[in-house]
Amino acid sequence: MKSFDQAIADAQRVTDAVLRRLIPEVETPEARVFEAMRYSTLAGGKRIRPFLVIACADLFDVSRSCSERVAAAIEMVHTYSLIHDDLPAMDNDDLRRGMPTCHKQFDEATAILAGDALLTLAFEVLAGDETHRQPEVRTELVLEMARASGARGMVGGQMLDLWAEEHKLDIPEITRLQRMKTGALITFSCNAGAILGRADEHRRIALNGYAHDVGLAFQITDDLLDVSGTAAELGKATQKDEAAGKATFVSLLGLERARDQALILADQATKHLEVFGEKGNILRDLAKFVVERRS
Ligand code: GRG
Repeated sequence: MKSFDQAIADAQRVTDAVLRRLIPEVETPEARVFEAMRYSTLAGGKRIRPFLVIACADLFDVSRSCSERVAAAIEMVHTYSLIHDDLPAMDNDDLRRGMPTCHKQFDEATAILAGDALLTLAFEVLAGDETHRQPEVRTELVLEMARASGARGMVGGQMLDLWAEEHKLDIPEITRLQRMKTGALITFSCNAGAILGRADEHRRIALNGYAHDVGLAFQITDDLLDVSGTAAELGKATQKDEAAGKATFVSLLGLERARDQALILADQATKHLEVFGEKGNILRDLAKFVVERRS
């Protein structure tokens, strides 16, 4: 059995390799957009979403050549969201993954286009024959990714996040915002493994429950790191929420209760994995990693 450190390092290496293949270097006049797409997707990152896709698909013995493509597609959507989130019209950040943000390295128009192109390429990859031999599986992946990333998922969550600059949210409202903004794509990463594996209803519900709790634990930890982490550790600016006057889990619950809540959720997440027995161990380790991480 592989150690968790080895498994996440493998997910990082494989995701990089697949992204390099799917986003080629070109020499035509539109090369700059490809360059920006490669710059942002290959800038590092923990690759938690690709890890989840691959680990969940492994539960059902899905071929790695399929799960790795889906993992790369989800990482493209995640990177597009980071590029657009960093733009002057949104968070206006200069640093991401320890490097200049896409619009700083290139320019605003190129960053917008690189985000757009990553989002559309992700759907092209999911719909491609190589992703799964059964068209209904590919269609389900496309449908669920559209739901997770659109106005009822990540984009809707981002809209709520902008709205929160003018409105004081309470805990249920912040929970809804975060479920949409970051939880939806994390949940889809797990569900994608179940879709590829043609999992039965019982196992789909189990993975969905796991993803739901891990997603919220991830976000609470993100809020904690925003307060206690450094820009050097996180590779991005910190204390942005407080500066923007936004309510977060930490501002509403306090550091200690927020930390307790993240630990409770990580523990609760692992309880959903009972149906998978020992095969679920790597996902149990991921739940721990999510709340213990320093970046
Ligand atoms: C602009 C459509 C649009 C959406 C933006 C996800 C998102 C919505 C914005 C990201 C901003 C942010 C800092 C969100 C908090 C949680 C989060 C998604 C952090 C970044 O994810 P990690 O920690 O990053 O997995 P790496 O770099 O490791 O991939």
